[in-house]
Amino acid sequence: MTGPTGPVPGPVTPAGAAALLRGAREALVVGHVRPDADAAGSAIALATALRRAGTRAVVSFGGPDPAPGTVAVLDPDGVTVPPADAPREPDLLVCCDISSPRRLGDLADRLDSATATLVIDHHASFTGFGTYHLVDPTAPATVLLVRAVLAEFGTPLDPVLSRTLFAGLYTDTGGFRWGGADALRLGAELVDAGAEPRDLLRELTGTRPFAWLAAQATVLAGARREPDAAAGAGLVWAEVDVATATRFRDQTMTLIGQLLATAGDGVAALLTETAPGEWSVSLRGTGTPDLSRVATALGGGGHPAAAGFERAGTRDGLLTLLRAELAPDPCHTMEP
Ligand SMILES: [Mn+2]
Repeated sequence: MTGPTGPVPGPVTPAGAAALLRGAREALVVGHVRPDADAAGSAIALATALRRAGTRAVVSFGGPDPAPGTVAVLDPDGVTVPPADAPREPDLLVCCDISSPRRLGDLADRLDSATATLVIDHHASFTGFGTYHLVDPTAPATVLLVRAVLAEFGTPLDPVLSRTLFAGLYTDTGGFRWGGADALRLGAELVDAGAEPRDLLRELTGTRPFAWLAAQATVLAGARREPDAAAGAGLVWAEVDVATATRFRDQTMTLIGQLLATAGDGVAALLTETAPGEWSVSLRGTGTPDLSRVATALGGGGHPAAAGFERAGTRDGLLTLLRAELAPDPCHTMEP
């Protein structure tokens, strides 16, 4: 597939990406670890399109953590398999919404065993890994890039594909808060093709266990505000302990929005202890400071207003690192 008629390694257009899909015999399509709707929706839509074209294709998300339960909502045809069942030597590995190899989790070994790797991503922190890159940091969601590839690949939209893509579009644009007219146009196209936002969003995020009310209250009651952090813009942070993170894995990701709502022009951080001494940190803000830079410096990546990183350590150790990256000012105070 790297023959004279195929794209040359490096940046590719949506048409070039479609040509790679056309040349594939067995594809493994992956999204980042602990996939959000953009990663999951992008990967599931691509694998579904490949299957419809008669190509063997599965989706998988690297461990060690299991994929969230919400992935099943986006995968009515069951194209997703556990990492242990993902093909060892696919001739095409497609990485969706993945900015760096570490975001493949325990599927990172496929970068070496696959014949070629196509990365479809929109992170400013993209590291340049893989053979072919369809990477546009100005795209508000990876699903917009996937939609362009599907158009070139000749896949008509239907209700299954539309709802899968809509989930990623809605989530990554903060419910169309950003992403502009392009995002709204794609949203309209997807609704026209059968996406049902009300039903979909209820299934994705609209129902929770009753016990989540008390667990959420505990997390939010422990939130702290540091008005001097981030060069005076302020930092609001909260911690999710291991027990809560384990029991309410699918629910905790909504907390960062609640923290951000109280952060004014500052930064919100949710520190989730995913296993003892292992942390996943979500960051949200206005874009100033650039949280993509902050997260990249701490081993992660993302966008200026939404980023994250994973790191071992203690909560207070991580907070010290975070404060230092948010502002060179060493002077911080804390209030409840
Ligand atoms: Mn994304």
